[in-house]
Amino acid sequence: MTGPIDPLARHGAGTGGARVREQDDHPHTGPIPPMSASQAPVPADDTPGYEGLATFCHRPWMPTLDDLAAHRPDVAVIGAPFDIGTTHRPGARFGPRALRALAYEPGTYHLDLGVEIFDWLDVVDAGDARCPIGQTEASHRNIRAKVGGVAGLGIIPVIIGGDHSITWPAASGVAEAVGWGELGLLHFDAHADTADIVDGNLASHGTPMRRLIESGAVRGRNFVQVGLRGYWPPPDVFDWMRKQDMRWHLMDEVWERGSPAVVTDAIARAVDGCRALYLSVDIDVLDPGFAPGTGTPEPGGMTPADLLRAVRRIALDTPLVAADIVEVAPPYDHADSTVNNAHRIALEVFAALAHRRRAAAGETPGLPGHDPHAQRP
Ligand SMILES: [Mn+2]
Repeated sequence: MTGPIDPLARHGAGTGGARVREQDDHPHTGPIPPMSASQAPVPADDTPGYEGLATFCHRPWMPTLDDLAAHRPDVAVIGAPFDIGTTHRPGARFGPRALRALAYEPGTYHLDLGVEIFDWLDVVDAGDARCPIGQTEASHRNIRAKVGGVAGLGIIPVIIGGDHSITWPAASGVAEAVGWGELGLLHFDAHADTADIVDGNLASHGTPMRRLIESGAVRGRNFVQVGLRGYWPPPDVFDWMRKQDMRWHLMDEVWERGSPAVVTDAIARAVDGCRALYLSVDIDVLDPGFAPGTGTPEPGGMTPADLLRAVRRIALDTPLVAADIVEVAPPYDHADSTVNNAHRIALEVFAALAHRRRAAAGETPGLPGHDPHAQRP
């Protein structure tokens, strides 16, 4: 009963220590029976979404460009926790963390495509671009550097915002990497975000698309918008957009023709004469009934069933080199609906890219999936 305690004697330095301890701790009740097939530690990737380190989809954490350059994953998720460009309700700065921590993660096998996503696609979480509090220029500079650095390595950045102003630096960084003016941009949103200036702010979340066209990063004729509705912007802004040869598909057209027909046209126009495509999804393109957690909700929007398939189609059929998912503002969310919709947009991108990688290797979808380019069996 005397002498120093030897911690290794009970807990064990090698395998089996935990079970020995359980037996020792309960001498009168006997060993605790196993409750699962294996008592071995579960690999980090397989833990439930609410457990362990909150990286995106529990993917490896790889926050430096040096590590990314050495490892060369296919995709790097980058957080852009910035929201002082908002015009109404702030809160999107909490979007990246919410998407990492709160999404329901049921598994990683995409049923429609029959693909185990991470068997075919190497995805890492590259952490956040540093967004110093209250400083638009420094934040945007860091976003542009991080996203551009990733794209320059040939890695697909998937940026999680953040308000929509972050698309200005993010798409600029990508255009720098793949060719200035050679990048098409497909933009899902309730709002055009093409205002010249909002309350004196050139870097508002209502202005990024104008900045991208003015700078030449994206040509107007390859800038295509889907889902616009509501009461903003005014006609002089649409006049400017028309002069840039931009194409927009109002929500009214989506309602009338159906999403697949509109998306087919949008894709054709966005990639016409371009080397690469950037996909930007403002979560407020969804109806606020599906996505209440956002800063500027506009009733009458798309359904998740349509949007997820649109994103899948774009990632399957275009030279996609980058994507962002923005305007998730967790303080206004209910039941994590907005977070889960945004999270699944990223999964659709991953699954479609995984399918392409698998198809290139000559392999076919598993049950219950089918080839998305073939007639449904
Ligand atoms: Mn927007």
